[in-house]
Amino acid sequence: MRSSDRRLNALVRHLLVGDSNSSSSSSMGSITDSPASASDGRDSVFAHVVQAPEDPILGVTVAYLKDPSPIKLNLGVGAYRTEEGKPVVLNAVRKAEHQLVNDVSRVKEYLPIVGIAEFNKLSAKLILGADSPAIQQNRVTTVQCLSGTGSLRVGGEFLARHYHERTIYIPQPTWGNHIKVFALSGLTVKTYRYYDPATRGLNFQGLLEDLGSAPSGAIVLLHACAHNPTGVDPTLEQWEQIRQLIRSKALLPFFDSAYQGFASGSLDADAQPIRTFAADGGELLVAQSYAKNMGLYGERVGALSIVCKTTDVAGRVESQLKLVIRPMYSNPPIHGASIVATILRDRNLYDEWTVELKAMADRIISMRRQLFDALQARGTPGDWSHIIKQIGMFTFTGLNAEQVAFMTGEYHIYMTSDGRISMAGLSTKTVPHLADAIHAAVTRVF
Ligand code: KET
Repeated sequence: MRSSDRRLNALVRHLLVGDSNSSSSSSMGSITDSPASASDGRDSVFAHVVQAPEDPILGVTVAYLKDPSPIKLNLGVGAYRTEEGKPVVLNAVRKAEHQLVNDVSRVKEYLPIVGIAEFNKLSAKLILGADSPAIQQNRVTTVQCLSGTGSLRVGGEFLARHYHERTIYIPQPTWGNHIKVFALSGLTVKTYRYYDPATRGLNFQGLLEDLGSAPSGAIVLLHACAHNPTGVDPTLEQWEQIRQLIRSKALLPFFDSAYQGFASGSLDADAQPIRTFAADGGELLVAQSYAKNMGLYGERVGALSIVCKTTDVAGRVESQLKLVIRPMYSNPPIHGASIVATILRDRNLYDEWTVELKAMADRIISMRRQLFDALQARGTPGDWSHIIKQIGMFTFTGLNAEQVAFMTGEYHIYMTSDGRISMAGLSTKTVPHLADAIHAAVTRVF
């Protein structure tokens, strides 16, 4: 077993079993204890519960918020900020929301278990293409879910219940939550090689070897574009080889599409790999998130689509997805999906959204250039060209955990300990501060 898989297994055991080093069985207080006397906690029925660590990504924001420094900078979570460092609500979203609140015919009834039918149709079109044969042939089922995470979770649990091969291969490294989402869905999680630290690029040979030796039928998690955390994507030619390998071994592709539009600035270009898989007539799953590309983070709006071979199969798959969703959260919320449907159905709002999306992607690309130039200007040792080569919201800097801790301690810059920085959290004003910190870290901490 590879060491990455061993580490993964240890994490999964911890997750599924919980913490077993609870020591003292709590001494129960007697019922005659005065209700007013303050407890020292030992008589709590939860006295054995141990403090859990913060989430490796969302915990960065928790630490950042506690820091009183005026120069602090949060480059942890992948959330877009303006040049002024402020979160944005897109104009297209504001306009859609106005339409929605002004429409007095709208009510707050429960949605169906699968969500808003129109939202589902439009989401499938957005990712698979308006002229997708699979959609025209009515063999795609789409269910509205709680953003990208919820879509992955529902898809994972459906596969654990109904698919014959319960092993899922995820890239090494990947978004940290994948491991937990799929393990708790009931799947066995294994890794395939993806990133080569030496070249700061794709380990394409390793990827082909690992998927080539996966058991026939295994599920393969693929980042649709803008791989998180590495910012390294296969080229279209490499995607084609991956597709051929996956189909020849009857592996099942499960795409995580959390950044459509953020890689290239074009929604269609970023969906291209998925569309070539759908075009070969084979089956696939895709989890879509509108958190980043519509800036709807906290609205929790996403969709899971399963492309099947026939209409009949798709119908039965959908009936089982409902059985997964109903006991989990019953049915999804209305507001976020209504915003998305309003924008996707209206030509003007759609066009306005794509312009705003492109502007966000372009600002990130310009941050890459500015950070690269600032390091060059400082003569910072090392090759930093990966900053401009990598794609999407993140730069996988290559800084180690000690260097990251140094930058947080000395410069109040917050980022994940694997050296990932969210370029979307950076601005022209803050680039010099970050470049100073990186320069100090690589020249003073090894
Ligand atoms: N997939 C990937 C690859 C991903 O990076 C995220 C979020 C998600 C799915 C889920 O997003 P949702 O908000 O559920 O639609 N990533 C950022 C936020 C987070 O960790 O929750 C991040 O990596 O910073």
